[in-house]
Amino acid sequence: MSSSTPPRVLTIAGSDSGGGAGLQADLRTFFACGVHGMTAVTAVTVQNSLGVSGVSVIPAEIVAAQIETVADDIGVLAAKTGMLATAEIIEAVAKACDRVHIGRDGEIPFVVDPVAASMHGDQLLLDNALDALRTELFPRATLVTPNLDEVRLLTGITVRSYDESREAAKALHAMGPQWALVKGGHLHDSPECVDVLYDGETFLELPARRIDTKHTHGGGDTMASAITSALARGASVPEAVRFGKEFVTNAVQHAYPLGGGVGPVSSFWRLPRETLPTFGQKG
Ligand code: PXL
Repeated sequence: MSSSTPPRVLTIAGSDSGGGAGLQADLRTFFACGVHGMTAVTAVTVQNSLGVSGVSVIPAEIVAAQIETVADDIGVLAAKTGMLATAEIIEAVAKACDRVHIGRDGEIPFVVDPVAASMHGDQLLLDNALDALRTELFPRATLVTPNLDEVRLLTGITVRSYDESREAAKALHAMGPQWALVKGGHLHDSPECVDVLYDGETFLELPARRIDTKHTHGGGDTMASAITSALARGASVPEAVRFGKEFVTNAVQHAYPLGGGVGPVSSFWRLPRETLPTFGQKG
């Protein structure tokens, strides 16, 4: 006897050898959200909790082939992007997504998380790739989910207030996505993390408590993956974003230290304790 197949989702993202962010965070979140995760790997980073010390970029045609081969056989109900590394990869992703109907003109929801740098400031996207992100992927996106550093790079707007978040959401929406989410987590002076979601007509403000921790590695990836999982399960974009926000707030609350630097947010909070095996545990 076999079980029924869970919703299938795809992340187009880079590997973090430390397991905190990137496709490792995406797969953990997919698992915790009960969806089957698939990966189109774009780059392998040499990374620990202190930062990135090397990157090997996967050939663009191999990235495109990974997308097409899983879509053709297994099927994709929703997809997201993370680290895309180069303009060449972005262009190949755009073409592959068109071929398999991922994105706003196909039926498959497409979350574009415009990852540009790690929280240590390590570059994860070449400078000349920003334009490709804006022109190739934003018009295909169901939703874009930049943090405030990415908002500044993409729009030139430095957000310091909710009014400026709304202005940035308008500027992002004008680049072509159906919805733009401006995440307020990097507005460190604010006691809350207020995100602004905009569809060209209405602004939705999504507040959440700010949690005092330095361990926030992979937070953006986790939120975008939770949103993608909800979309694969049939949520509307506002429903999916509310779910993602609640998911990442809990994940930040359960973040744990790792190595000598910054630890990851944790998707484990969603797994009941009694499901975890307990043996003679080693440090
Ligand atoms: O959290 C953004 C991110 C995405 N993808 C990879 C990363 C990081 C941050 O470090 O390493 C591979």
